[in-house]
Amino acid sequence: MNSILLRTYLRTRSTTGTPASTFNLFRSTHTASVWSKVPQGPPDAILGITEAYKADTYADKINLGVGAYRDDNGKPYVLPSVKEAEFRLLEQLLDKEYAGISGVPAFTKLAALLAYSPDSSAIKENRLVITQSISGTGALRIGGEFLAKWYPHGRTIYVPNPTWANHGAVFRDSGLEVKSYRYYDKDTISLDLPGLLEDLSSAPEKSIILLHACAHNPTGVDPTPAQWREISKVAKDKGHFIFFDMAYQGFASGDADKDAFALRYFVEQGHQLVLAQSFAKNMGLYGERVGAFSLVVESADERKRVDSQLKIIVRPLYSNPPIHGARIAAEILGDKDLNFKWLSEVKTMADRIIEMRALLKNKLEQLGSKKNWSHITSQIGMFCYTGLTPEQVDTLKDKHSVYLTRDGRISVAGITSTNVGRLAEAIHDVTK
Ligand code: IK2
Repeated sequence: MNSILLRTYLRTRSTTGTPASTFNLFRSTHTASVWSKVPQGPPDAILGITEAYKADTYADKINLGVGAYRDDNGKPYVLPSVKEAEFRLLEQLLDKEYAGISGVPAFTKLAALLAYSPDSSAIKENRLVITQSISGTGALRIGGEFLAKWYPHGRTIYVPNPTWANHGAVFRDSGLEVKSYRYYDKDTISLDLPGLLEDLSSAPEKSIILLHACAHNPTGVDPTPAQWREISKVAKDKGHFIFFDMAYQGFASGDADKDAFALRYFVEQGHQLVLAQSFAKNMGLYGERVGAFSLVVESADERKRVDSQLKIIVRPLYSNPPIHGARIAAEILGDKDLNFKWLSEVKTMADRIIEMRALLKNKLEQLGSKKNWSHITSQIGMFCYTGLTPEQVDTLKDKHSVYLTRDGRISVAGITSTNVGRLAEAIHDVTK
């Protein structure tokens, strides 16, 4: 019996003296759980959709919530290059020792080359610090923590409006304040470049700016190369610090180099930026949690100091990252034939998404929809920002068992040549 209970027992006993009241006291004290005051939290804006979808018993339900690639049968897709890499790893009978705090060196070296390219001055001059991370989310978190601790010019990060639903929580939990800049124009269903440039110009000098490197989530609207140049110039003039989030390299256009344009251009322009990379989508390594966080620094000495501080952040977070997925990625990126095979598979995935966009738009037009659906094919990457209202999204769910996030975003990867007809009918029904 703990001391508080004992004291209460003795006090009650002296006033009541009855065994029954003592028994009740014990019972009520016992049933008040430590967690009784923990409130119910809301479901996750994206993963909560999957939970609702799973609970739906309708056979032809459609899940367009989470951004995970599906083949044309609606099934998860393990890339053949990934299977081949896993097979090769198995043959090597590798041990399962811990990786170092910064992860699997062969992986981080190749991840940096993929993002920045071997021609990058940051790579050639050895001015890059990189650490493996728990996929893209983990990379963002390490970056957020590093900036909150060491960025000397403030703790505010500006993210696009709208942005990936998890950005706010990741950066807030890292210790940063999150503000937004204009990105998307609802009326034109395209990039609000004037608004974006104006907001970057009016943000305090040396602010931290988050940019989606390609395949903007959730809008599917990316700046053109000319627009990226304008963004770079304004950011440079204001001394802003750029945080690139690149979760879809290769997925936007089917070409990994093309999708890295913005990152590489900004490095060329002398931005001392940081980068979060994910291999969830482009290698289909979702659950393996493969990613990297890197910083472009100025000198070898700075590289050592920054690297030491990254380790100090990672060690108490998760000690060191998982090895299996990183080994797969390294095997693919480090082998000429396998790399070639992988790049063609990325293109196949990107092309299927592009094809589904065209199919959906055609079907809607065939059904006689009077709305302009041209944005379905002009947007790129995994997502289409349909312009559907939260109420229309609710009706899609309740009446048609079609699941998507309430901001009207659909994961195009969830569309197949079999379900596209039913999907178009459902969308047409709620937008008539
Ligand atoms: N950054 C962005 C912009 C992302 O889109 C993601 C992945 N989001 O995918 C789920 C969804 O929106 O449906 C990430 C970072 C992080 O991805 P991960 O941690 O899986 O690598």
